Amino acid sequence: MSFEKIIDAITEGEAEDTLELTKQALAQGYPAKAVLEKGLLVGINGVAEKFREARVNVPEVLMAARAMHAGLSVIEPLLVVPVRRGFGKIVVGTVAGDLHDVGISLVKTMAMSTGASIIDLGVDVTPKKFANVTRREKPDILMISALLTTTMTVMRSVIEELEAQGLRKEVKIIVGGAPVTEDFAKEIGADYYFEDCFRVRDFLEENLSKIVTAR
Ligand code: B12
Repeated sequence: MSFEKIIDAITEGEAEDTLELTKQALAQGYPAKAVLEKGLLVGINGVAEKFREARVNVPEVLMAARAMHAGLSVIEPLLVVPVRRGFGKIVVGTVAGDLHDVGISLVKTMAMSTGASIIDLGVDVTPKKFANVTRREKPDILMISALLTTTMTVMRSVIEELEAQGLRKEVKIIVGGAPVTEDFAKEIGADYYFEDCFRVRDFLEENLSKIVTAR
């Protein structure tokens, strides 16, 4: 089987087909990582590109995102390594006012593949909620996503809320999402910015244990 079929199923927004084709590819022996990178990601990025060029509309994009999540549901358990105790706790979420979750789901999957334990707050997460969870769960890292220029400013509010509650120094903050840049991350006082989920994985593989032991 070629990955074309998976790409087509995502493009068409066919969640059930995407699920079946992903299972088939795995059953045929393709590694989960290859199915994710050469199938699912290529599919959703193609739709994102078409949306940018106004060649598809919101409903189609929504269907494609659903299809992507269907495929990811089979891939994710295979990429995840068992949580290693004391190997780091990471909180992930998309900021308040923002419902985009495809990118952060991929970031989460990559983070899970390093053995860290993950708390997923989902979408539309307020600064207060990020801060409250930080106080309660004492994560090593917060990973915050924003896909809209209007919501990326909420990332600044999250950091301000952490500062106000005396929690900022307790946690490393990683920000990302299409409109976010290195300069913006610096400006708001985040610790790191990464462009995509693979860079997140590489960073964690190299630095997570150092971050955990430095606390
Ligand atoms: C899918 C999508 C939707 C779906 C979301 C479904 C879902 N469940 O997520 C729906 C249809 C709901 C939607 C709605 C809207 N959307 Co929209 N959407 C997109 C689209 C087409 C693709 C996003 C996506 O999934 N990309 C694929 C993933 C894999 O990429 P990614 O999200 O960028 O993530 C990667 C990196 O950014 C990074 N990353 C992401 N998060 C994080 C976090 C961390 C910590 C790190 C390190 C890295 C990281 O890693 C990821 C993987 O490598 C983009 C266009 C685009 N080109 O991005 C528009 C886009 C983001 N949407 C846009 C708009 C305007 C909207 C709406 C306002 C549209 C409307 N008129 O209703 C609403 C807003 C709803 C809301 N309140 O959030 C604009 C934003 C413009 C702007 N600059 O502000 C875009 C850019 C389209 C455009 N060109 O106009 N959208």
